[in-house]
Amino acid sequence: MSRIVIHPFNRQNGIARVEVEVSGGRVVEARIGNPNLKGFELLILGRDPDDAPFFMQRICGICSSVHGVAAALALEDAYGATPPHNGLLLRNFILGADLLQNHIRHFYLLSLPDWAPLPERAPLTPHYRLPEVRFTPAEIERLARNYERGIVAGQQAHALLVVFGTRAPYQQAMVAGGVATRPRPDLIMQATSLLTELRKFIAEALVPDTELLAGRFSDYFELGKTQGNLLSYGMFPRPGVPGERYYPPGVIISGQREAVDPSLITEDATYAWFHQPDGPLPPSKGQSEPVDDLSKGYSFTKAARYRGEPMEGGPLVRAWLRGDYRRGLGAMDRVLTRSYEARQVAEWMEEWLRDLRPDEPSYAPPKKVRTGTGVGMHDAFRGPLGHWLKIRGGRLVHYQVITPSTWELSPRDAKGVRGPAEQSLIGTEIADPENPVEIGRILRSFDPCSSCSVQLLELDGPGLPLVREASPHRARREEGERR
Ligand code: NFE
Repeated sequence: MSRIVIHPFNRQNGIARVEVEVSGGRVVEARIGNPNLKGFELLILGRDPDDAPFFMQRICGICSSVHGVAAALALEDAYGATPPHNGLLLRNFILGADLLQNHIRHFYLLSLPDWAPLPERAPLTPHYRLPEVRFTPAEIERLARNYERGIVAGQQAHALLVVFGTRAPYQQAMVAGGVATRPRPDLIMQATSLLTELRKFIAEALVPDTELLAGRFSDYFELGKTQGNLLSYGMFPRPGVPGERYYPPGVIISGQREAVDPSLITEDATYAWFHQPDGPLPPSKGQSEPVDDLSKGYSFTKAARYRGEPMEGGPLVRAWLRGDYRRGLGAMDRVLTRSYEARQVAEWMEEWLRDLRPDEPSYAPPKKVRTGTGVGMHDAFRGPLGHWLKIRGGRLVHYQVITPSTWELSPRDAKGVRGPAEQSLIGTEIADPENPVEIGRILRSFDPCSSCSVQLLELDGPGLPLVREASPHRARREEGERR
């Protein structure tokens, strides 16, 4: 039995600590720890609820706009508000632009170096040492050129987000009640032109390059499988059809499909560094106060569970639930469906631009409440994202977020059941323990993001005072104890 530790596990958003045990050349045990503390659920307490769509976006730099969507949905739930037609379409459009940015950058900048030995030239060097070459020199040159084009395309997607979102990565337009920018004809023209460029890049480079990769590494269709439980909250509301989304919500457990029941979502902190002594809790009651003693557990990510089961989300799951893709549920299926999703969403974005009504508002002022609760559930690029909030006296007194990476990078739960990404490594053959490329290829197929748990603390660093600063409850309690 040998042990492999990858820390920091990078070329994802944020860092993680990956530890596997190998026996007989195969992975027999895996632990994925998140050494970063998400302080946002504590930092926002006491604030004006309408800060949430702006404040909570800062959780992450690559999927920021979707936290704006989830926070706005949670507030609209509390206020009993619905955005007008333009508000829904512009929200979809801003989020769609961010999705294109995310998927293009993930394929070229984060994932491709795991598979293709790119040439020794800036910005591609120094690069990863790969054990095998499955591409011709001409194909490698093509992938390298498209990597460089991908850098520009990622920037163009952010420029597209800015047209109606005003800024990137943290757009400033999404509010409870809709979107604060109007669909002026000149902006629609600007967006159409940028979107046309991006659709060309997706059709000419992203999709063919992903298919080339999938053909050369078809063994990875059989690798990297999770427990096979699938979850999506749905994505992109369809204006005029309340409750319907372009990507439909759904759950599949043990092969059975059912509707999403939010009351079945819990978080288990048995192996997470949070005070939660009474077992799994629903997010409406969840707690985010970190512990001082880090000797038990191995992550600042709790184990998110649906009816007690670990769940996978993301582009593959959305395509599966919509019936667009049924080839399989392995690592290469995740890589392939991410690029197909970029193509599909870009097509819908063109439709949304056409359906905008320049003479109508995109915002309907909601009737705000001083006391209430709200839930915002919407898929993010990597899977299901939920924001749960409570308002008392016009201030936020409770806020819990469960991100897609909380589902996928979750640690074990009280029953010892592994999180999906941990499970995906079990049984994988590791050819060279000194250079375990298989681990990177499989884990990056999830497009993991541990920075959705923003870094306030480095485990081995002098970070604990920051935990206290991030915890008003604890600061208040300690102050009380001193008196
Ligand atoms: Ni930080 Fe995110 C997405 C969200 S993942 S990238 O997609 O929410 O946890």
